[in-house]
Amino acid sequence: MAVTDHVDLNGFMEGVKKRNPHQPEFVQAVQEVAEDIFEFMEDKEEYHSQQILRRIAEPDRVVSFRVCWEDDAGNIRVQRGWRVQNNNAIGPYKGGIRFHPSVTESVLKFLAFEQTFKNALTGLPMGGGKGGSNFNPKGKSVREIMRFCQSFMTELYRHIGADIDVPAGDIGVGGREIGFMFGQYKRITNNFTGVLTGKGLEWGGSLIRTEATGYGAVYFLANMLATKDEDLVGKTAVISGSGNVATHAAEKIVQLGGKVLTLSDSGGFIHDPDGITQEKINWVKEHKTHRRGRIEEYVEAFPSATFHAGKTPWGVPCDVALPCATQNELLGEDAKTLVANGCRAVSEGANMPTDLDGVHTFKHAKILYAPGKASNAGGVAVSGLEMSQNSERRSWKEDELQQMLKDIMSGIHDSCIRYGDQGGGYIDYVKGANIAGFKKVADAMLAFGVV
Ligand code: NDP
Ligand code: 2IT
Repeated sequence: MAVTDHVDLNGFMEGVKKRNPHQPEFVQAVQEVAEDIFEFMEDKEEYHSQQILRRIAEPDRVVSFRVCWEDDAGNIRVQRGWRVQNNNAIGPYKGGIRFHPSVTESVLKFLAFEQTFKNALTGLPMGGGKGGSNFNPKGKSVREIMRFCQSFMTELYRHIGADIDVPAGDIGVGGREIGFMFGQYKRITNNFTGVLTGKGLEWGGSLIRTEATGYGAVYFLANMLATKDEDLVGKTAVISGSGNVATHAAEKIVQLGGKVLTLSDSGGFIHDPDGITQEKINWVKEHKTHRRGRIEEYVEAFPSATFHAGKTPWGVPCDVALPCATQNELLGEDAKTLVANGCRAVSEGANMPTDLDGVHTFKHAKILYAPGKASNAGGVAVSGLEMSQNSERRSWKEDELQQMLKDIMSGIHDSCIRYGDQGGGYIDYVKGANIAGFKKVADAMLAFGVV
């Protein structure tokens, strides 16, 4: 055995904690992966001796920069911006940009680390990255958001490129913000290139990118249920969040015959026992995305619903659950409640929404549980297809893209079974996703030697 801090899981994690003080989200994400990878590596000396996991858990680089902008009242505001380029062993860095006051280096490092495995699982040539800022878009005018995006890109542009690093949207960053950032990139570089994904259809965007994450998470859920000869018809679903991922997950659940009972935002959740229909989902999209409203106003528009301030929806009995808001929104106790209430499947639309306690609870209960790096990969997968279309300078048709998304989600499901089948009808999707994602990146890194 080579002299490394890979000797055992605990020793490895001690090192990760020591090297990353005050970065709990990053340590949590590494721990979840390391738990499975140490078992997998047990008889694979080369991964140990080449320190592969240690290298994947050390970003290639973390770029941090100041973002100054002027608000509508003429005040100078100063925010912090980052781009974490975690690993480009299998393709250019790829991952979203998040604008939210909770963004820290730890949050972006965890997201870039997760993205590395997720992107490998899609089967497309994309490395892992993530960026963002602690800028809070809530309550800002459109012109303030434009000025912020322009200032952010004025620094970011020197670190990205169609074959270097291709950002996209995430929390607080949708089509409008991508437009402002793409416009500024093009203005600075005089280069029209596929440097961002999630673009508008008129200027290089791909059909179904907007819907892809939520739809993909439900396709993955349907794949999991199919292993038990079940489908979504008549099943009740509890969903958190009310943004891009949550509303499109809800839409696909309804299309496949399920009944959506809840949606939420940072103020609380709404419970609509009559079911959140397509018409109601359209209202939420308009209200949350375009008017930046609060989910609690849903109960005024649809009096069949109740609003539960400051609470998450996991106490509402359901057949399936889709956490689609943010990290660590579903804790150990919530997982126990879901299982006790008969929830049979959980498909994560968000990144790391379930804390480690919750992950262990779902694994122990042996329910169908898909980690975000597998189930929410549909978004970045269609981003990868957007990159291909940009390189070819053409656009594919909607039905072609829908089919490709479905095939990619089924491919990820197959990879999870390949490495996560525990026998006796139980598939450990966390283990399957971690090992399949790791193996692809690790084998590419072995080919490159010590770099
Ligand atoms: P949006 O900004 O569109 O929506 C975010 C939703 O989550 C809003 O309802 C928001 O509520 C809620 N939310 C955000 N932060 C918190 C918080 N700290 N506590 C409670 N609620 C919160 O983002 P997306 O839908 O794009 O992203 C949701 C999740 O999905 C994230 O984890 C993201 O990383 C992940 N994801 C997104 C992909 C994409 O393609 N967009 C791809 C893969 C994963 P409020 O309005 O009150 O802030
Ligand atoms: O977390 C994610 O996978 C995303 N926010 C999408 C990333 C992308 O590059 O489309």
